[in-house]
Amino acid sequence: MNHLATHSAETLAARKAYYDRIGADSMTPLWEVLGALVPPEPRSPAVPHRWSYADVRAQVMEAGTLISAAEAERRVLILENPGLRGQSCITQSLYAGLQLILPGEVAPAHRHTQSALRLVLDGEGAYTAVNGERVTMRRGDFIITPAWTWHEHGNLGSEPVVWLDGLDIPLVRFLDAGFAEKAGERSQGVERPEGDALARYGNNMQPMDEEQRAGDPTRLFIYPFAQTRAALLAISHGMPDAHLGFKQRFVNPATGGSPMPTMGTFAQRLPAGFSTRPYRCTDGTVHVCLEGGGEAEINGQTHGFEERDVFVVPSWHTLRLRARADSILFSYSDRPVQKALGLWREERL
Ligand code: GTQ
Repeated sequence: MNHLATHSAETLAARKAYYDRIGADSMTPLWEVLGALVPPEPRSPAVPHRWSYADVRAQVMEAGTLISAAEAERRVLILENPGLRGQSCITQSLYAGLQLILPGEVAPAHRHTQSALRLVLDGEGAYTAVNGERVTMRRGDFIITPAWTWHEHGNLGSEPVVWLDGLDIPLVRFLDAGFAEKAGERSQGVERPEGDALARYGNNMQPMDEEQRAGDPTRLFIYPFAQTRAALLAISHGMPDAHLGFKQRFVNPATGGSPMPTMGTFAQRLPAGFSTRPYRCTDGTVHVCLEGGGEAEINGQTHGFEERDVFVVPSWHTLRLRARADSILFSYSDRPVQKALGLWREERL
């Protein structure tokens, strides 16, 4: 639309009447919406936000008194972006939730075309089973359930366990490509001993007869925090990257691609006192503080974070991180999708 033009009431009324007439034929004029459809740069309706784990923990636990994991199927409080309420989104493309499982409970087996990641926040003794293999969930562990893999969760321990779920639910919904199945009565059988996938795929080796293609999800479905943490400490020498600190991306070791095709996952260490230079990228990113604490300045607004807090940085928002103590952050975004489509951009300021 030409914003310099001024029009008579007559012209505007004639246009409005015309819009109403073509509207009856399910048409609408591009020129009224072009600027919003093709913006000069991303203007996300998502907003920056932080969920303080200390503040929400009691509410997560309260869900355990109101519904069982079995009845709920998944007992989860969805973290809804305040700019996207009612849409079950933390960014436009991604979902996040806090899942609770109490001692003795089972969240029954199902599978879906949405991919999921778990980041263990609180408590120990739960497991996730993926395609017949259980992994014990320890704090900070990053566990995946790729699209269409059977998975269930259980708690064999003596304390409640809470983890962050990250899924590509909004992206799959946008594409109208969602399918799901319940396993019904039968729980998933245990087909292999715990540790099998980590031994086969997590030691710089692959089985002789398997080839994985670019874009395949990894068959390594746990990235133990003990390994991630040791790796980050071992590379924390010399100067940290001015914009990222000491930051690594998780990979499918067989392909070098992301662990799952729709979500990129990252771990970073920020030494105590370190501040990153301003940085922005087109992938709206969910961060979890696993160790330490500090501040995230997002488009000039400061959000403090402590251990177990979750904060979201929407697309093309400028981020500066300040570490109060030696800190480790986990993060995930839709970066591999944007890269595959030639859309991803970053700017180091
Ligand atoms: O654990 O399979 O937070 O299917 C949302 C949907 C978790 C799960 C969620 C799911 C799951």
